[in-house]
Amino acid sequence: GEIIHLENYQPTDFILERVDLTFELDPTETKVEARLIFHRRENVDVNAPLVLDGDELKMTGLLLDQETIEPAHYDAAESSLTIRNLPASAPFEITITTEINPEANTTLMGLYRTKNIYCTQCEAEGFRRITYFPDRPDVLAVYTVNIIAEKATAPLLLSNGNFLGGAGMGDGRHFAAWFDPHPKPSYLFALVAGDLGVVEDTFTTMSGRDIALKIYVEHGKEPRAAYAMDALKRSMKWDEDVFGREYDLDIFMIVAVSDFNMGAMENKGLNVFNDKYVLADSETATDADYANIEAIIAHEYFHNWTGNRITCRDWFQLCLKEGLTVYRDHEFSADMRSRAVKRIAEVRHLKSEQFPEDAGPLAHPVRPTKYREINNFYTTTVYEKGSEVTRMIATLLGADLFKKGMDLYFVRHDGQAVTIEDFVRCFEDASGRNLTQFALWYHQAGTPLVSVSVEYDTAKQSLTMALEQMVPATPGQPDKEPMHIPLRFGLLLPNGSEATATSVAGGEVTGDVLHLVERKQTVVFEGISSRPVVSFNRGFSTPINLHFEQSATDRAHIARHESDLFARWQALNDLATPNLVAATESARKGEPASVDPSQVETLLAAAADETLEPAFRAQVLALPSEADIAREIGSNNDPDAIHSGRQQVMTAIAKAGRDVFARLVENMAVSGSFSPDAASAGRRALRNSALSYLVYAENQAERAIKAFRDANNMTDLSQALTILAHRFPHDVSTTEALDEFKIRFEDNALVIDKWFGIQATIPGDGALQRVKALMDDPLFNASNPNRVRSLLGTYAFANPTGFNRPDGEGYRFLAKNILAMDPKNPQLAARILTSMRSWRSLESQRADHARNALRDIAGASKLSADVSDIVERMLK
Ligand code: B3K
Ligand code: ZN
Repeated sequence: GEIIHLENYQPTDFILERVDLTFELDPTETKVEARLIFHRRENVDVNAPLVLDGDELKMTGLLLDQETIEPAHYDAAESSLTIRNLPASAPFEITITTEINPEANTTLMGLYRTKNIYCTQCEAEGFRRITYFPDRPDVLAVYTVNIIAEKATAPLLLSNGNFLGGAGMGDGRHFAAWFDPHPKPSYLFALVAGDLGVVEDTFTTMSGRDIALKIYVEHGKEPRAAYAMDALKRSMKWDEDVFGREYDLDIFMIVAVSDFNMGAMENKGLNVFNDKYVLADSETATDADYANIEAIIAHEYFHNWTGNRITCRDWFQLCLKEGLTVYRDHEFSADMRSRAVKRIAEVRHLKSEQFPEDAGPLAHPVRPTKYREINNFYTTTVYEKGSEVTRMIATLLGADLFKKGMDLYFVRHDGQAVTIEDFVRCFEDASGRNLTQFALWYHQAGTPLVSVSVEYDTAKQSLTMALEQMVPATPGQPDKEPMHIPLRFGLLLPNGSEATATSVAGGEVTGDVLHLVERKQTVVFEGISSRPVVSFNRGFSTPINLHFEQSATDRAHIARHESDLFARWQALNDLATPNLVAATESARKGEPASVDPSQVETLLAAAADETLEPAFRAQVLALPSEADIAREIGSNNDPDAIHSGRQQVMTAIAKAGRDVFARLVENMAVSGSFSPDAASAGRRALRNSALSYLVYAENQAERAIKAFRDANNMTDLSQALTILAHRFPHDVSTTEALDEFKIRFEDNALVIDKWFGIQATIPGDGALQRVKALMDDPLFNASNPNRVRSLLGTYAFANPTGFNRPDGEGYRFLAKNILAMDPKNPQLAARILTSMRSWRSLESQRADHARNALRDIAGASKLSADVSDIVERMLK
């Protein structure tokens, strides 16, 4: 594929007025008739042809106003249809008939079959696999959809909008018609047909309209959709309360399918979900599953306004809908759960996924200016950093002006396909603040590094902060401008209270936000009665790397006294990090790690502090991951040394904290029947973390075996199994537990995914053999994306020692599997390949092996655009 550039954006020559689709569904020969009404846009050359997109299409008919078009007047190719000699200004109707094979469609884009269900996925460019069409997000039209199918096998016929009617056809077939009154781009089109069970409910909107809610799942799985339904109703209410957004059709449907390339899809009125993010009950779902379901149900629902009513002008603007909608779902979950704990989880995720992307060969701006394959830009930069940028706008403006800007956005752009510039202008107009410099967050890739030093002058009672920012070079962007960085901070006095300055010079400070706008900036605070401990980047107000030399005593002071709970966690995390880095260095030299006992005490004190909620304490006990440590070290990484250093630190903490952990295991037991609420989940998290440390301290499997036996929910059960498998992979009790788990849950694909995932993450030498053996397990299924992700994806993304073998076998194994997967499902192959994005930060032997494996992929014949785009950027 060629490279598409933002600067070449042009509106279409023809305006699409209406779309009428008729599907005659058949597993291998589905007929699609598309009737499209167009007119030429004003001032467009009368000779300009109509050019429509297509992908692997077989056209069986083409009419202009119901008349055959002469072959000389059109060109039909696999990827486009060009029609000439069209009316100068009058509207005209093009009728296109295509024939497609859903059964043979393994890409899971366009119309495909999963477990005898017809299902579509059109974002980003899947609609062109159904019919020739102006398949781009700035073409908005009203759709009518007629679906015809065999009644016995497809009693359910669904599409977007409101149901118009349907009936039997006397030949064993039946039809249904749907009308969506809201103009939409083709990527939001959906069709589902098949035989499914349903869970129904209703929601009364703020203006008193009753909305029918339906969640469709495989027959027999209805009880497992209850939590998703509850989450949906809470999402609808929250969007009314917090953003003033009301739902706009008579019906809202969700369909859960088991073969899906991603999490879910926000098609207008008919969301399609990976069933992993719909189905849950205490026996089969973990607390993390429940939290994900809540967040993703909310995310897709929130897209109805941020994405559907107001959509993207072009795919460069993807963060317009994704970053904003992630911000909205983050806020929703924060309101439903513990705000501080939610924020900690978000930042952990951002740092472990987005920061490496921003620091590696795949780095790109939140709003990119070029792409080869748009599917490769559904990235954590667009989503998570995009959300952080939205959060920074809220921080800069304050809650009221942010709300005013959002309201303006909804009023000004409803029904339009717009750009990031349009979005930002709403906040400028609502606040009167110039956001030109701030907007660099959309345009400059790379995580800014902010270095700070502070000096307190006792005589003058003043505090001087010297700040410096540096945005690293990224592919295509060697030089960067200074950014507008909203840095929240606190000045903590020795008694724990907070100092406020009598005056500030050298920069703008509003409330607790310092606006860093220069490359170098010195800010002086007057009237500070004694030397304060400075707590920087409260709430992670800005996604930066902070370089600030701070003593362990000062960090412990923050951990004890900060009013911002996130900052407390950050301080504890920052205390642990240097220990882990030092332990890595020792391990590399073959020396034992030395762990500072006072820091262990600080950590244990926080873990035992009953004034803090259990979920927060569990986050404190979860040390920086091996990937976090690798990122901290930055280059020349040896994953084995990181692993062994971290193990030693864990063991030291475990031994020192034995009593604390034993008490937590006792006290945090959750009694009564299972509830997925955040407080109970927090207790389970703390208890399981304590259990894991205890097992470290004792180095015996007994407690984990007992926990496995006693567990009455999937969180506890899978945690116990993980401890057993990771700590005692060769123990016979581990083998027994794994077998027992497999037999018990054999019929539940989502649980079997966990079974694969737990084994794929067992660290060390044996991992590759284990993963290879698991690929031969009868339960492995190479054409189910969830299964592939649970085994291959988990191995490559989440098993640093097992995957990054010094002999390079892990990379060669992955490369071989990527090449096997690519012809069938290029999107999935490309996504899993990004697991190698940080290969350059490995020590040279591993890096050489990684490069060679990537070159093998790059050199293969017939690569998809998806995989070749990723591999070429990774090798550049
Ligand atoms: N918009 C979809 C993602 C589509 C991905 C296409 N490759 C789900 C979401 O972000 O809500
Ligand atoms: Zn989204």
